[in-house]
Amino acid sequence: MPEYQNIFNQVQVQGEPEMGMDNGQGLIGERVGKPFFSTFAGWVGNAQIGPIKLGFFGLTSLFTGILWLNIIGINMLSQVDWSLSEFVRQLFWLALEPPSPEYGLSMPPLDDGGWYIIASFFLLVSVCSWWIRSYVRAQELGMGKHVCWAFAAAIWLFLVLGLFRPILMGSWSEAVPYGIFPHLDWTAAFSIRYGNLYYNPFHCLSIVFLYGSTLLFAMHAATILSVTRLGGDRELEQIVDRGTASERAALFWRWTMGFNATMEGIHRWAWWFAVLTPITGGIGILLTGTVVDNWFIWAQEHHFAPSYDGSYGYEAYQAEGQ
Ligand code: 07D
Repeated sequence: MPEYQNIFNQVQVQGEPEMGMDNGQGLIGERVGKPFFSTFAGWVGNAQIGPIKLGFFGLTSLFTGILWLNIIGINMLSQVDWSLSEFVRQLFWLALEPPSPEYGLSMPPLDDGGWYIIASFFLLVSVCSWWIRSYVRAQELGMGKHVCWAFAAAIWLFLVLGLFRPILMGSWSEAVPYGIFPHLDWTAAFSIRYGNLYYNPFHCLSIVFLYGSTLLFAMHAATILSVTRLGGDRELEQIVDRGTASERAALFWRWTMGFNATMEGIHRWAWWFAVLTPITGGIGILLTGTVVDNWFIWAQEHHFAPSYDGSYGYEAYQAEGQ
Protein backbone atom coordinates (compact mmCIF):
# COMPACT_ATOMS: atom_id res chain seq x y z
CA MET A 1 0.00 0.00 0.00
CA PRO A 2 1.63 3.28 -1.04
CA GLU A 3 1.76 5.58 1.95
CA TYR A 4 2.67 8.80 0.25
CA GLN A 5 1.51 10.83 -2.75
CA ASN A 6 3.15 13.50 -4.84
CA ILE A 7 2.61 14.95 -8.28
CA PHE A 8 4.54 12.07 -9.85
CA ASN A 9 2.73 9.39 -7.92
CA GLN A 10 -0.89 9.33 -8.98
CA VAL A 11 -1.98 6.39 -6.87
CA GLN A 12 -4.53 8.00 -4.60
CA VAL A 13 -5.33 6.36 -1.34
CA GLN A 14 -8.85 7.01 -0.13
CA GLY A 15 -10.26 5.91 3.18
CA GLU A 16 -12.30 7.52 5.90
CA PRO A 17 -12.06 11.33 5.60
CA GLU A 18 -9.33 12.80 7.77
CA MET A 19 -10.97 15.13 10.31
CA GLY A 20 -7.76 16.57 11.69
CA MET A 21 -6.87 17.45 15.23
CA ASP A 22 -9.44 18.88 17.54
CA ASN A 23 -6.82 20.46 19.77
CA GLY A 24 -9.10 19.93 22.74
CA GLN A 25 -11.23 22.92 21.81
CA GLY A 26 -14.34 21.22 20.50
CA LEU A 27 -13.79 22.67 17.02
CA ILE A 28 -14.78 19.63 15.00
CA GLY A 29 -18.51 20.19 15.48
CA GLU A 30 -18.24 23.71 14.05
CA ARG A 31 -16.97 22.60 10.68
CA VAL A 32 -19.46 22.37 7.83
CA GLY A 33 -19.81 20.30 4.67
CA LYS A 34 -19.57 16.55 4.19
CA PRO A 35 -16.01 15.75 3.11
CA PHE A 36 -15.55 14.14 -0.30
CA PHE A 37 -12.65 13.10 -2.53
CA SER A 38 -11.62 14.59 -5.88
CA THR A 39 -9.17 12.72 -8.09
CA PHE A 40 -8.21 15.98 -9.80
CA ALA A 41 -7.47 17.64 -6.46
CA GLY A 42 -5.39 14.58 -5.58
CA TRP A 43 -3.18 15.14 -8.63
CA VAL A 44 -2.16 18.61 -7.47
CA GLY A 45 -2.55 18.32 -3.70
CA ASN A 46 -4.66 16.54 -1.16
CA ALA A 47 -7.60 14.61 -2.61
CA GLN A 48 -9.91 15.35 0.31
CA ILE A 49 -12.17 18.41 -0.03
CA GLY A 50 -13.72 19.73 3.20
CA PRO A 51 -14.99 20.03 5.80
CA ILE A 52 -14.50 23.79 6.06
CA LYS A 53 -14.75 26.00 9.10
CA LEU A 54 -16.43 29.32 8.29
CA GLY A 55 -17.31 30.91 11.63
CA PHE A 56 -18.44 34.50 12.11
CA PHE A 57 -15.57 36.17 10.25
CA GLY A 58 -15.61 33.66 7.41
CA LEU A 59 -19.30 34.24 6.80
CA THR A 60 -18.91 38.03 7.13
CA SER A 61 -16.04 37.96 4.66
CA LEU A 62 -17.92 35.84 2.11
CA PHE A 63 -21.11 37.87 2.46
CA THR A 64 -19.44 41.29 2.07
CA GLY A 65 -17.13 39.96 -0.69
CA ILE A 66 -20.13 38.75 -2.68
CA LEU A 67 -21.87 42.11 -2.13
CA TRP A 68 -18.75 43.92 -3.45
CA LEU A 69 -18.62 41.72 -6.55
CA ASN A 70 -22.35 42.01 -7.20
CA ILE A 71 -22.41 45.81 -6.86
CA ILE A 72 -19.65 45.96 -9.47
CA GLY A 73 -21.41 43.45 -11.75
CA ILE A 74 -24.81 45.15 -11.54
CA ASN A 75 -23.27 48.58 -12.24
CA MET A 76 -21.51 47.13 -15.27
CA LEU A 77 -24.75 45.51 -16.46
CA SER A 78 -26.54 48.85 -16.22
CA GLN A 79 -23.81 50.40 -18.40
CA VAL A 80 -24.66 47.97 -21.22
CA ASP A 81 -28.45 48.50 -20.85
CA TRP A 82 -28.88 45.21 -18.98
CA SER A 83 -27.83 43.16 -22.01
CA LEU A 84 -26.18 39.94 -20.83
CA SER A 85 -24.51 39.29 -24.18
CA GLU A 86 -23.00 42.80 -24.26
CA PHE A 87 -21.91 42.35 -20.63
CA VAL A 88 -19.97 39.23 -21.59
CA ARG A 89 -18.62 40.79 -24.83
CA GLN A 90 -17.40 43.97 -23.14
CA LEU A 91 -16.53 42.49 -19.74
CA PHE A 92 -12.78 43.16 -19.95
CA TRP A 93 -13.39 46.85 -20.78
CA LEU A 94 -16.20 47.60 -18.31
CA ALA A 95 -15.50 49.45 -15.06
CA LEU A 96 -16.93 50.76 -11.84
CA GLU A 97 -14.99 54.02 -11.60
CA PRO A 98 -14.18 55.97 -8.40
CA PRO A 99 -15.88 59.37 -7.88
CA SER A 100 -15.00 62.44 -9.96
CA PRO A 101 -12.36 64.73 -8.37
CA GLU A 102 -14.78 67.54 -7.47
CA TYR A 103 -16.32 65.49 -4.65
CA GLY A 104 -13.04 65.29 -2.73
CA LEU A 105 -13.53 63.02 0.25
CA SER A 106 -17.28 63.61 0.50
CA MET A 107 -19.98 61.11 -0.45
CA PRO A 108 -20.78 61.51 -4.16
CA PRO A 109 -24.11 60.72 -5.90
CA LEU A 110 -24.64 56.98 -6.44
CA ASP A 111 -24.14 57.18 -10.21
CA ASP A 112 -20.93 59.26 -9.99
CA GLY A 113 -18.85 57.15 -7.67
CA GLY A 114 -21.32 56.54 -4.85
CA TRP A 115 -21.66 52.86 -5.71
CA TYR A 116 -17.87 52.68 -5.92
CA ILE A 117 -17.57 53.96 -2.33
CA ILE A 118 -20.23 51.53 -1.08
CA ALA A 119 -18.59 48.59 -2.91
CA SER A 120 -15.17 49.58 -1.54
CA PHE A 121 -16.52 49.69 1.99
CA PHE A 122 -17.73 46.10 1.61
CA LEU A 123 -14.38 45.01 0.12
CA LEU A 124 -12.58 46.58 3.07
CA VAL A 125 -14.79 44.69 5.55
CA SER A 126 -14.35 41.49 3.51
CA VAL A 127 -10.55 41.63 3.32
CA CYS A 128 -10.20 42.59 7.02
CA SER A 129 -12.58 39.80 8.10
CA TRP A 130 -10.57 37.30 6.08
CA TRP A 131 -7.43 38.54 7.83
CA ILE A 132 -9.03 38.10 11.28
CA ARG A 133 -10.18 34.64 10.18
CA SER A 134 -6.63 33.68 9.18
CA TYR A 135 -5.40 34.89 12.59
CA VAL A 136 -8.06 33.07 14.62
CA ARG A 137 -7.73 29.82 12.63
CA ALA A 138 -3.95 29.85 13.25
CA GLN A 139 -4.49 30.66 16.93
CA GLU A 140 -6.93 27.78 17.40
CA LEU A 141 -4.52 25.34 15.76
CA GLY A 142 -1.67 26.52 17.99
CA MET A 143 0.29 27.79 14.99
CA GLY A 144 2.53 30.83 14.50
CA LYS A 145 0.98 33.84 12.79
CA HIS A 146 3.29 33.90 9.77
CA VAL A 147 0.49 33.57 7.22
CA CYS A 148 -1.50 36.40 8.82
CA TRP A 149 1.45 38.80 8.88
CA ALA A 150 2.34 37.98 5.29
CA PHE A 151 -1.28 38.60 4.30
CA ALA A 152 -1.15 41.85 6.30
CA ALA A 153 1.76 42.98 4.10
CA ALA A 154 -0.45 42.54 1.00
CA ILE A 155 -3.29 44.35 2.78
CA TRP A 156 -0.89 47.25 3.47
CA LEU A 157 -0.44 47.82 -0.29
CA PHE A 158 -4.18 47.36 -0.86
CA LEU A 159 -4.94 49.98 1.83
CA VAL A 160 -2.33 52.41 0.50
CA LEU A 161 -3.83 52.20 -3.00
CA GLY A 162 -7.49 52.47 -1.98
CA LEU A 163 -7.58 54.27 1.38
CA PHE A 164 -4.41 55.92 2.76
CA ARG A 165 -3.19 57.64 -0.40
CA PRO A 166 -6.63 58.90 -1.51
CA ILE A 167 -7.10 60.38 2.01
CA LEU A 168 -3.65 62.06 1.91
CA MET A 169 -4.42 63.41 -1.59
CA GLY A 170 -7.82 64.64 -0.36
CA SER A 171 -9.89 62.81 -2.97
CA TRP A 172 -11.47 59.40 -3.50
CA SER A 173 -10.94 59.96 -7.24
CA GLU A 174 -7.33 58.86 -6.63
CA ALA A 175 -8.45 55.26 -5.92
CA VAL A 176 -8.11 52.40 -8.40
CA PRO A 177 -11.13 51.56 -10.63
CA TYR A 178 -12.69 48.08 -10.54
CA GLY A 179 -12.40 46.42 -13.95
CA ILE A 180 -9.92 44.25 -15.83
CA PHE A 181 -8.42 46.64 -18.41
CA PRO A 182 -9.48 49.82 -16.57
CA HIS A 183 -7.30 48.97 -13.55
CA LEU A 184 -4.38 48.26 -15.88
CA ASP A 185 -5.01 51.58 -17.67
CA TRP A 186 -5.01 53.22 -14.23
CA THR A 187 -1.51 51.90 -13.44
CA ALA A 188 -0.20 53.17 -16.80
CA ALA A 189 -1.84 56.60 -16.32
CA PHE A 190 -0.54 56.77 -12.74
CA SER A 191 2.98 55.99 -13.89
CA ILE A 192 2.92 58.70 -16.60
CA ARG A 193 1.21 61.29 -14.37
CA TYR A 194 4.00 61.02 -11.82
CA GLY A 195 6.90 61.04 -14.25
CA ASN A 196 7.43 57.30 -14.88
CA LEU A 197 7.19 54.86 -11.99
CA TYR A 198 10.36 53.06 -13.11
CA TYR A 199 12.29 55.94 -11.47
CA ASN A 200 10.52 55.36 -8.14
CA PRO A 201 13.18 53.51 -6.12
CA PHE A 202 10.51 51.69 -4.09
CA HIS A 203 8.94 50.39 -7.31
CA CYS A 204 12.45 49.14 -8.17
CA LEU A 205 12.77 47.46 -4.76
CA SER A 206 9.32 45.92 -5.06
CA ILE A 207 10.29 44.41 -8.44
CA VAL A 208 13.54 43.10 -6.94
CA PHE A 209 11.57 41.24 -4.28
CA LEU A 210 8.87 40.13 -6.73
CA TYR A 211 11.36 38.66 -9.18
CA GLY A 212 13.55 37.49 -6.31
CA SER A 213 10.57 35.60 -4.88
CA THR A 214 10.00 33.75 -8.13
CA LEU A 215 13.70 32.89 -8.37
CA LEU A 216 13.82 31.63 -4.76
CA PHE A 217 10.59 29.72 -5.26
CA ALA A 218 11.96 28.03 -8.36
CA MET A 219 15.28 27.23 -6.66
CA HIS A 220 13.61 25.78 -3.58
CA ALA A 221 10.98 23.83 -5.52
CA ALA A 222 13.57 22.45 -7.93
CA THR A 223 15.92 21.51 -5.08
CA ILE A 224 13.29 19.55 -3.20
CA LEU A 225 11.89 17.91 -6.34
CA SER A 226 15.40 16.88 -7.35
CA VAL A 227 15.78 14.84 -4.15
CA THR A 228 12.26 13.36 -3.95
CA ARG A 229 13.64 10.05 -5.17
CA LEU A 230 15.71 10.07 -1.97
CA GLY A 231 12.68 11.06 0.12
CA GLY A 232 13.52 14.75 0.22
CA ASP A 233 9.86 15.78 -0.03
CA ARG A 234 8.87 13.69 3.00
CA GLU A 235 9.16 16.51 5.45
CA LEU A 236 8.45 14.52 8.60
CA GLU A 237 10.97 11.82 7.78
CA GLN A 238 13.54 14.47 6.90
CA ILE A 239 13.21 15.85 10.43
CA VAL A 240 13.05 12.68 12.52
CA ASP A 241 15.10 10.35 10.36
CA ARG A 242 18.04 12.22 8.87
CA GLY A 243 18.85 10.79 5.49
CA THR A 244 20.80 11.76 2.43
CA ALA A 245 18.20 13.91 0.68
CA SER A 246 18.30 17.40 2.21
CA GLU A 247 21.97 17.05 3.13
CA ARG A 248 22.69 16.32 -0.53
CA ALA A 249 20.50 19.23 -1.63
CA ALA A 250 22.36 21.54 0.74
CA LEU A 251 25.72 20.30 -0.56
CA PHE A 252 24.57 20.92 -4.12
CA TRP A 253 24.16 24.62 -3.40
CA ARG A 254 27.31 24.92 -1.29
CA TRP A 255 29.33 23.39 -4.10
CA THR A 256 27.49 25.40 -6.75
CA MET A 257 27.54 28.90 -5.23
CA GLY A 258 29.50 28.52 -2.00
CA PHE A 259 26.50 29.07 0.29
CA ASN A 260 23.48 27.00 1.18
CA ALA A 261 20.32 27.86 3.05
CA THR A 262 19.09 25.53 5.76
CA MET A 263 15.82 23.62 5.77
CA GLU A 264 14.39 26.28 8.08
CA GLY A 265 16.22 29.27 6.65
CA ILE A 266 15.05 28.81 3.07
CA HIS A 267 11.48 29.37 4.24
CA ARG A 268 12.53 32.56 6.03
CA TRP A 269 14.19 33.77 2.82
CA ALA A 270 11.00 33.01 0.92
CA TRP A 271 8.76 34.68 3.52
CA TRP A 272 10.80 37.90 3.64
CA PHE A 273 11.16 38.22 -0.12
CA ALA A 274 7.42 37.73 -0.62
CA VAL A 275 6.45 40.09 2.22
CA LEU A 276 8.88 42.84 1.19
CA THR A 277 7.29 43.03 -2.28
CA PRO A 278 4.08 44.76 -1.15
CA ILE A 279 5.75 46.50 1.85
CA THR A 280 8.24 48.38 -0.36
CA GLY A 281 5.55 48.80 -3.05
CA GLY A 282 3.18 50.43 -0.57
CA ILE A 283 5.86 52.89 0.55
CA GLY A 284 6.48 53.82 -3.10
CA ILE A 285 2.80 54.44 -3.83
CA LEU A 286 2.27 56.41 -0.60
CA LEU A 287 5.12 58.79 -1.54
CA THR A 288 3.78 59.33 -5.06
CA GLY A 289 1.90 62.62 -5.44
CA THR A 290 2.17 63.29 -1.71
CA VAL A 291 5.94 63.78 -1.34
CA VAL A 292 7.21 63.34 -4.89
CA ASP A 293 5.38 64.78 -7.90
CA ASN A 294 7.66 63.56 -10.68
CA TRP A 295 9.91 60.52 -10.27
CA PHE A 296 11.99 61.27 -13.36
CA ILE A 297 12.90 64.73 -12.07
CA TRP A 298 13.46 63.25 -8.62
CA ALA A 299 15.85 60.74 -10.17
CA GLN A 300 17.69 63.50 -12.05
CA GLU A 301 18.03 65.53 -8.86
CA HIS A 302 19.54 62.51 -7.18
CA HIS A 303 21.86 61.72 -10.12
CA PHE A 304 20.05 58.48 -10.69
CA ALA A 305 18.72 59.47 -14.12
CA PRO A 306 20.89 61.41 -16.62
CA SER A 307 20.15 65.08 -17.31
CA TYR A 308 21.38 65.00 -20.96
CA ASP A 309 21.81 68.45 -22.56
CA GLY A 310 19.31 70.25 -20.45
CA SER A 311 16.67 70.57 -23.15
CA TYR A 312 14.21 68.59 -21.10
CA GLY A 313 13.85 67.10 -17.66
CA TYR A 314 15.28 68.72 -14.54
CA GLU A 315 17.27 71.50 -16.24
CA ALA A 316 14.38 72.50 -18.46
CA TYR A 317 12.05 72.36 -15.46
CA GLN A 318 14.36 74.69 -13.51
CA ALA A 319 14.80 77.07 -16.46
CA GLU A 320 11.04 77.26 -16.83
CA GLY A 321 10.67 78.24 -13.20
CA GLN A 322 12.97 81.31 -13.59
C1 07D B 1 -2.12 44.51 -5.71
C2 07D B 1 -2.27 44.37 -3.23
C3 07D B 1 -2.81 43.36 -2.29
C4 07D B 1 -4.10 42.80 -2.66
C5 07D B 1 -5.01 42.32 -1.80
C6 07D B 1 -6.20 41.64 -2.36
C7 07D B 1 -9.36 41.60 -3.65
C8 07D B 1 -10.48 40.63 -3.79
C9 07D B 1 -11.47 39.24 -5.51
C10 07D B 1 -11.24 36.78 -5.40
C11 07D B 1 0.15 42.50 -5.79
C12 07D B 1 -7.45 42.45 -2.24
C13 07D B 1 -8.62 41.55 -2.54
C14 07D B 1 -9.16 42.61 -4.72
C15 07D B 1 -10.19 39.58 -4.79
C16 07D B 1 -11.94 38.04 -5.80
C17 07D B 1 -13.20 37.91 -6.54
C18 07D B 1 -0.55 42.99 -4.54
C19 07D B 1 -1.58 43.87 -4.50
C20 07D B 1 -4.84 42.36 -0.32
N1 07D B 1 5.86 46.91 -12.73
N2 07D B 1 3.25 49.32 -10.87
C21 07D B 1 4.00 47.06 -8.85
C22 07D B 1 6.33 45.70 -12.29
C23 07D B 1 5.20 49.32 -14.50
C24 07D B 1 2.54 50.45 -11.32
C25 07D B 1 4.26 45.95 -7.96
C26 07D B 1 7.10 45.08 -13.31
C27 07D B 1 5.06 50.53 -15.37
C28 07D B 1 1.66 50.91 -10.26
C29 07D B 1 5.31 45.18 -8.64
C30 07D B 1 7.11 45.97 -14.41
C31 07D B 1 3.81 51.12 -14.86
C32 07D B 1 1.90 50.01 -9.21
C33 07D B 1 5.37 45.74 -9.99
C34 07D B 1 6.31 47.11 -14.02
C35 07D B 1 3.64 50.53 -13.54
C36 07D B 1 2.84 49.09 -9.62
C37 07D B 1 3.09 45.21 -7.38
C38 07D B 1 7.75 45.81 -15.73
C39 07D B 1 2.62 51.18 -15.74
C40 07D B 1 1.50 49.66 -7.87
C41 07D B 1 3.49 44.26 -6.25
C42 07D B 1 8.65 44.68 -16.02
C43 07D B 1 2.08 49.86 -16.09
C44 07D B 1 2.35 48.48 -7.40
C45 07D B 1 5.14 50.54 -6.10
C46 07D B 1 2.43 43.28 -5.79
C47 07D B 1 3.34 48.99 -6.40
C48 07D B 1 3.12 48.09 -8.64
C49 07D B 1 6.11 45.16 -11.00
C50 07D B 1 6.08 48.26 -14.77
C51 07D B 1 2.71 51.00 -12.59
C52 07D B 1 6.61 44.93 -8.01
C53 07D B 1 7.75 43.76 -13.13
C54 07D B 1 6.21 51.37 -15.45
C55 07D B 1 0.78 52.08 -10.33
N3 07D B 1 4.65 46.89 -10.07
N4 07D B 1 4.45 49.43 -13.40
O1 07D B 1 2.70 42.42 -5.00
O2 07D B 1 3.46 48.56 -5.30
O3 07D B 1 1.14 43.41 -6.24
O4 07D B 1 4.13 50.02 -6.88
O5 07D B 1 7.57 46.60 -16.61
O6 07D B 1 0.63 50.21 -7.19
MG1 07D B 1 4.68 48.20 -11.72
